[in-house]
Amino acid sequence: MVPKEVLEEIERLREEIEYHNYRYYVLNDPVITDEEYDRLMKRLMELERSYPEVVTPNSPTQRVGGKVLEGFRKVEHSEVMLSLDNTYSEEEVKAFDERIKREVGTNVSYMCELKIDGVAIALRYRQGRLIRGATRGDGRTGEDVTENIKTVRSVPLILPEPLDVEVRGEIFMSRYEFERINRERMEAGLPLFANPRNATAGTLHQLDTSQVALRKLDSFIYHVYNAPRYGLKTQEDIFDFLRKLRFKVNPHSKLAQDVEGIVKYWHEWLERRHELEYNIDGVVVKVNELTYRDVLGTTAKAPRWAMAFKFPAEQARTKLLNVTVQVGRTGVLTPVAELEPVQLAGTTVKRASLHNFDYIKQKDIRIGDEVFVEKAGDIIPQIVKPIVESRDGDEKEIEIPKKCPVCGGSVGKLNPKEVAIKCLNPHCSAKLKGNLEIFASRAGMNIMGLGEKLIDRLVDSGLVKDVADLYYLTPTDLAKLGPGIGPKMIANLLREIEASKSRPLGNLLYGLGIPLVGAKTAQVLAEHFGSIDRLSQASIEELMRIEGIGPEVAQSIHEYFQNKETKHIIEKLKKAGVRMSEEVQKSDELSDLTFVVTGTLNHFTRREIEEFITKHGGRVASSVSRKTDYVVVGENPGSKLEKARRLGVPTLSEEEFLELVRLKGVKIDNE
Ligand code: 1X8
Repeated sequence: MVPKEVLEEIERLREEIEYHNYRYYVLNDPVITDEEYDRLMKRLMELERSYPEVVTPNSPTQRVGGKVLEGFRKVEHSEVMLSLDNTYSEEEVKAFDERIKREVGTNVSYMCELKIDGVAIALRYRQGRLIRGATRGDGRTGEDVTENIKTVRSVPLILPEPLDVEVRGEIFMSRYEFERINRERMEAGLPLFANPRNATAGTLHQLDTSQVALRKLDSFIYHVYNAPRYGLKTQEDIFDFLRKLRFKVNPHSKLAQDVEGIVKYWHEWLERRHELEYNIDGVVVKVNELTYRDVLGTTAKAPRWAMAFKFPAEQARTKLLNVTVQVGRTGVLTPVAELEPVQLAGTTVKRASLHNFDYIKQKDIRIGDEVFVEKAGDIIPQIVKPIVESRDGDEKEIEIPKKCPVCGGSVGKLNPKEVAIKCLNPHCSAKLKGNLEIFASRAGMNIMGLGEKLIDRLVDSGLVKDVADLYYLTPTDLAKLGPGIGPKMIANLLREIEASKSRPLGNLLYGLGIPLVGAKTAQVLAEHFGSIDRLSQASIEELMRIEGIGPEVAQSIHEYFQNKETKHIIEKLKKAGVRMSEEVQKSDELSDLTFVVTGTLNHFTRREIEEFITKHGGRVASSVSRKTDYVVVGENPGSKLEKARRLGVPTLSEEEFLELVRLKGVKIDNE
């Protein structure tokens, strides 16, 4: 039996949390701090853990996902979800207005709304509780995506009144969130989403609900089924009703009386569309009065009382000069169109994505073609289609590479269902270069100065065959890279590489480029396991118990650490002294390092610096040899500096020395 006070507290917490979700995600006007919100959520989770029998499907704790679905049930819509008749022309809007006025009279008014470029959704509430969220599907039957919809914070799970009601709206993703997700996918070596709408649709069809919760989907609701049943008479009433029930309603709707008003609204948003954080592809015009809607009725496909007035896609015409093939970090071969530069939506476009070789074949795109390019969802330029009529016969077919353009290795599809063609050589230098870029990146081991160009040279020269090789580079090795890479650059680079050995575990895990593990997941893994040894022994089940890690990610991590090559690289990193755990060693931060000091210092006397180095586990030698790791150089240095240069031993100024020891985790007293 659950005590009555507990039940009451749980009920109170749920209402309070949902209210604050509403303040934050719908009104964008929070009334408590994040800490206060977290405290309420934590308390509710505690109570639900102690009394699992009271967990309900509509508790706000269900918004973080955690379930893994087997698929999406087909569900019948209560009323067919129609599409809209659409047009690009003012003439047709005029004809629409004339027809409406002829049929219902001139007292009609129109509600103009933004047409959100998202995924249509129907939400069913019973007794004020969300019981079903379904996609449009073919209009008659859609897919039950309730569990994924629950993660959308602006969709209320509980209404402020215990109503039976069904509403309809659009689920969408902000451009900002879309770019964030694509950046993460790029880093994880996953195919990118073409636009925010595809990303939204893809996310709603994810089986792993905790992954859905990590992507910040949002909603606008604009329709109520059987609105007259609730005493509603106009679209304005519908909006008031929806707002009262705490749905998120788009704030930019506007009433118009005639075509001029509609066209003005359309022009205004054609100009202002870029001010919004989400994509719109036109405006929707609806008869405001619900009784008139009844008179007008619907056709089989669309209501006769509404119309979409779309924006022209931002397109340009140019010539396809050539197709190059890029090889990504996971070995995927991506064809890229090289175009005659053309202005499009405010930028010059020179290249466009061709996605994959199936796409080229489908569209019959050839080199030398005149093509239409378009910005998909205003972001990535792509080729829409070739202009077949303007061919002169000199166009050339685009061939699928038979070999990897980077390593010459064989290429193919790992899985016949996949469209991507991959380089099958595990040692392809394109893959290695991609891995090194992630390893050296800021969220990885943060090795400053190790950029794309240097990585190219290190890999092309054969000096670096895996990421661990970085820690075995010597000044002599680097000097072989030839012109443009002088002693100073070498010393700096080696110092940076050395310093990177003590990066936190989360950075190392991210830097390894484990498929599907982004910076955030890497951090979670580091905190949970505390060391790479413990992580590498974790079972898939153990990994899946961690919040935010679903079956695909768990599988990928497990596979990564089972790989023989991975084991070899980790051993090499360990041997080089790369930090492999969260714990910082106590006072042996400088172990295995030999220093020589020359010249006068500001921060230390000679005696002090020697004591400082030995106290933290380092060694101090009196003369420079090949075994010296660093020479610390003060003012008026002696012959030791010359010798260091001759032997290629890296030198440090006093400031650089302090920076190095700080990076190694040494606390400096008066800081
Ligand atoms: C589709 C959409 C509608 C609205 C906004 N965005 C859409 N994508 C709206 O009514 N404000 S209505 C609609 C439809 O009926 N197919």
